[in-house]
Amino acid sequence: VPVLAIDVGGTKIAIAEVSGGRIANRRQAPTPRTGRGDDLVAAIAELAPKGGFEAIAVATTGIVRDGALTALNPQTLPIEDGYPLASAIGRAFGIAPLVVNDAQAAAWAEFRLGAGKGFRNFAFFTVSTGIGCGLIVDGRLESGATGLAGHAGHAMSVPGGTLCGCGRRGCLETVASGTALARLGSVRLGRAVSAPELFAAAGEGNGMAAEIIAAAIDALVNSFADLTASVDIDCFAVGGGVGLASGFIGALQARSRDLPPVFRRPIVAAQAGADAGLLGAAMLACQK
Ligand code: BMX
Ligand code: ZN
Repeated sequence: VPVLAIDVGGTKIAIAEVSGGRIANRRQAPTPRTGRGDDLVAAIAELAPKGGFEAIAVATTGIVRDGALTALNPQTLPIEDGYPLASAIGRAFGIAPLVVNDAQAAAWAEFRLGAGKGFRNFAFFTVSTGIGCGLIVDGRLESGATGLAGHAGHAMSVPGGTLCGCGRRGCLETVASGTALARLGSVRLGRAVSAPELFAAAGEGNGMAAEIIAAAIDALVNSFADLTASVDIDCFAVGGGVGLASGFIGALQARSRDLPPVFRRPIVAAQAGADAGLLGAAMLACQK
């Protein structure tokens, strides 16, 4: 049974048909960042095929509670609080969708058929516009009663640090997300740089760029250690546009070797790639 899978990120919307764990007819468009959920649904409807599927699965950035979407960090995706995404998509397509947080969906795909296969306690981190995380504890995907489970991007890395869109200060996301790297890089380098440009500058020997990236690596590795101390994670997989940038995983692994051994766990690259959210959401919709 083909599932129409939709991934709503802070930067782009991706859509594909998934059947038998395979992705077909993938297409994508920029995410309308208007602050209106209805504009998201209109962009999805425009991008999607008109039929040929029997179920719909949506992975989205933000907190998903009973099919409603709220941005924890409105800078990652501006939207009305509690926007009824499931019912709006249900109305647009005539099929009630399954809606799940993007990192939670990707964690499930990695756990079932990617880097997390064979582990019982597993964490997937996406380092992209924001920092998302999905947790598998004792073989089960944790979403939490309010959908907040796994939002490790909003655990504190720098006490008293930069104000995060979520309302706290010094969240991991304010130091290590693609958005944060671009912001910090632009301030320190005195010109507008994107995250990839910051990596390029560091590669060319720019010390300030390298320092910003090292601070991000350090914050991520320490948040892995914090999670390990909380729920004894067996393995961490890292994905996302920034996470999969050349040298990033290697830098995490190297920094992790400085941790006291009890906190140290394997850190590996995500395997389901940029489509893990699509796959995971489709798998969750099928098992429902
Ligand atoms: C943010 C948060 C998470 C999300 C993560 C990665 C919002 C809108 N999103 O921490 O729910 O999983 O970003 O999202 O509050 P992405 O858009 O970078 O993939
Ligand atoms: Zn935050």
